[in-house]
Amino acid sequence: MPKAQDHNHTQRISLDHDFEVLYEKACEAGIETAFSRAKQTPVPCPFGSAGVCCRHCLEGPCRIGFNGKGPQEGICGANGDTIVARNLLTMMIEGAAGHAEHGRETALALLEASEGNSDYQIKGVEKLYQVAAGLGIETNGKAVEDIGKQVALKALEDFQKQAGAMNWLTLHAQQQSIDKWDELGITPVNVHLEISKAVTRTSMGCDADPVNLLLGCLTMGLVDGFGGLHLSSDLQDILFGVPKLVKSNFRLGVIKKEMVNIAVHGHVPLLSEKIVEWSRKLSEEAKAAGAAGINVVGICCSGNEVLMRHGIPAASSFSSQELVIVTGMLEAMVVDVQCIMPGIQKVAECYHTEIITTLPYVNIAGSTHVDFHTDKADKAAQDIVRKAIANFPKREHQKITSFTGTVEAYAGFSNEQIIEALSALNKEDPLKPLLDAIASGAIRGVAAIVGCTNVREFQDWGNVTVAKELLKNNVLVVATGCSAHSLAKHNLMNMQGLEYCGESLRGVLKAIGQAVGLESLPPTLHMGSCVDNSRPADLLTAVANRLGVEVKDLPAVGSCPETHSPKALVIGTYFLANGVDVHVGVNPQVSGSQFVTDVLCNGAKDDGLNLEKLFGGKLIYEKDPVKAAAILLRRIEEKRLALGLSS
Ligand code: CUV
Ligand code: SF4
Repeated sequence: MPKAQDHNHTQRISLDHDFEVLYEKACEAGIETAFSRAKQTPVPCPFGSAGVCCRHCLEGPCRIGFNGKGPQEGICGANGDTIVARNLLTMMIEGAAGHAEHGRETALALLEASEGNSDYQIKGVEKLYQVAAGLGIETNGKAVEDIGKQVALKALEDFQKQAGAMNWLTLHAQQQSIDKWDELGITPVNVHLEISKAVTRTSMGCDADPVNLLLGCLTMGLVDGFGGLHLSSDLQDILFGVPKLVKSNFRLGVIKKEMVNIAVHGHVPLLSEKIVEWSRKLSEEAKAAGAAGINVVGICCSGNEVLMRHGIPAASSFSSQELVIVTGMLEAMVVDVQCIMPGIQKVAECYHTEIITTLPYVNIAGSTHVDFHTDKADKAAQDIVRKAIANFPKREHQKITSFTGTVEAYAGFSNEQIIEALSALNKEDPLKPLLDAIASGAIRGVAAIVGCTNVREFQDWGNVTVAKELLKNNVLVVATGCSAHSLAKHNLMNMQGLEYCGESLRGVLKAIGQAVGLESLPPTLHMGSCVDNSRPADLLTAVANRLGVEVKDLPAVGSCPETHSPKALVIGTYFLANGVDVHVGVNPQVSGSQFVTDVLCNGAKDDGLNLEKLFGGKLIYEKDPVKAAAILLRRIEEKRLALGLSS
């Protein structure tokens, strides 16, 4: 149990002062959070950190000694390279499975909506036609539901087919990339088959070739990119509509003392969409209970989803999720799947907050479970909102800490929205203004800042620092996931943050922004949740196609400064398979094998096999965000040079 005196008041956990206030409050009240638990285990296990601990069978666990001392092989004879590569693949599987389940559930939801036995309808009709056309589905004279069903069945095929390439891969990838993947034998056939194969190959006594295992990692990257990210984003856009420019708010001031506050947390927006809808419809009931209304706030990627489509304000990213409860003003936290700390339940028990789980395979002991399914989504959402209303009178007023500060942020930058804004400058050839800016060097390149916040990192610092360094150097920055929360909270998604941009970037942002009636585009563009990393990928593909080059040739990079999640690693691997350099600021747990490290991180000119030689981009592990940005800038300039763009 942490005691207040154990925590000197300068021991900082977050760049966001509000969370420091709450952390201190929690410590003083003896409430455990991830931050206090992390301080209790200050040093992670060195074997696990290096990736050399194997638990793949009951002869072990085995571990490889450091610096040539101690055992260099497990009992079965697996060496350090095999163990590290195999552990990396295990992480990839875990990440890809989460996103793929997200995709599959969305596909089923679309099927059910199309068949009419569901509480959802197709709202993104234009997107439906576009995706259907891409899949070669005949749409002429067909009803919307009919087309929806065909698209959903094509999506489900990506979990069933036994030969060929995944439909969603063919739909979105460049042909040159597909040829390369085919040649390497890493093109995925279907999501479940690949995951099952990968689990098999990582098990004891199977794949023992580190090269082959690393190729397996790339297949998982492709499974994630197409079966997880693209499939989810496309089908969500079809069901809920394509995100458009919205203005909303971040930071803890979005939690309103006079309102019934409901936090939506997790990833799959099926339920949170309904919570938003019913919180509006049931506001009179909240008033009858003495509240001014119902206020939904977002956490993590469920938060990003409802922000993008409904302008719902965001309260917290991953690492501080428990502290939101410590405000004492949360009537309910509704969770679906992924990135939900079990610790929220114990914190909630110190307050009147009710944790509500909603999926049969994500329960937390002690919490309330409201079963959610698409054919009873309205009923579930009503139940949940009413539970929250009923909790409002149970607030303990002496335990409340309220905040007034909020930060304005623009979001909703789907590619459709970006293209629409660019069209105002050039109707015939919307991408041209962007390409011209890149060609002239007004924009040096494009960076996607993605991924999470991590309890062991100083919250927001890495994300914000990398962004500011890149902006200063005229790199166009887009963001997704919890890193988007970091940027938004620190003014990088409103006009105040334009001061961090280099002059020429600012000029381009202003020109595009003014064309759509804004003072400027914000310094960084919020493109959505983690699965919405499909959006920056599609943007790069569109730019590359328009230029007649490959994505790997573009001056584009990805950066993941503060992640905690295997999901972020597998997203990064998807980008690596497309030849995009990817920075990670958190230990990827491969240092126990020089071979694996070399394959991932070495440059094309180095001897031996490496990712850059195969695909055109590499993994950059750098903890210091300033140094990381410098490396990314150098990579951008190298790619500009190779493309023959102005220096
Ligand atoms: Ni998917 S994966 S902490 S919520 S971004 Fe947030 Fe986003 Fe990472 Fe999780
Ligand atoms: Fe040890 Fe091999 Fe079993 Fe791993 S698979 S625990 S290295 S015996």
